[in-house]
Amino acid sequence: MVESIIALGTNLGDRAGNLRRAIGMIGRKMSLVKASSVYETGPMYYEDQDWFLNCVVAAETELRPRALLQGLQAMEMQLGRRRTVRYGPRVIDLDILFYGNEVVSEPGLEIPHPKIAERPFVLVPLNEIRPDLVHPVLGRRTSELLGNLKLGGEQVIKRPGLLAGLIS
Ligand code: PH2
Ligand code: MG
Ligand code: MG
Repeated sequence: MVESIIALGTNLGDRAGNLRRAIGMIGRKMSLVKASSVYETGPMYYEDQDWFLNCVVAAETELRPRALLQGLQAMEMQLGRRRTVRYGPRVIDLDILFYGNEVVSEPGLEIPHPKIAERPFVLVPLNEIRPDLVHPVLGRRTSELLGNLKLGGEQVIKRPGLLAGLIS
């Protein structure tokens, strides 16, 4: 079994419901270990869209990375994801951040996710559950990567209670 860390994001429809359903689906395909709190986050890259809810989960799996990716994409489809503009609104986004400490670079699949270090909406929840995880390419702990980010202040807001007690 390998522990993979998956980032979840949603900014369309019933956002909390989307997270709840997605985590339920992940839990039927993998063995959930830990989930972060849910954070409300200002949109990055393409800013003319609604705020997101983001969280991350740690889950163990026997699936190899490519099969895991395909499983997550199938879940996105089942939850109603339709591909539109890059970085634009989505019902659910399920991204593999890490797969153990393996490094994968293939067409359509890069692990660790290449944008982790620039994304507060990933690093803040990741730091909650895996502060000491060392990024296998950058050689830095999550807490160090987060410390190196200049946070703008208000764009990542913890929403305690949202999905509380979902796992464990
Ligand atoms: N996902 C994106 C683009 N921008 N911004 C926030 N705050 N949260 C996201 O999950 C997000 C984003 C593309 O995957
Ligand atoms: Mg994404
Ligand atoms: Mg994605």
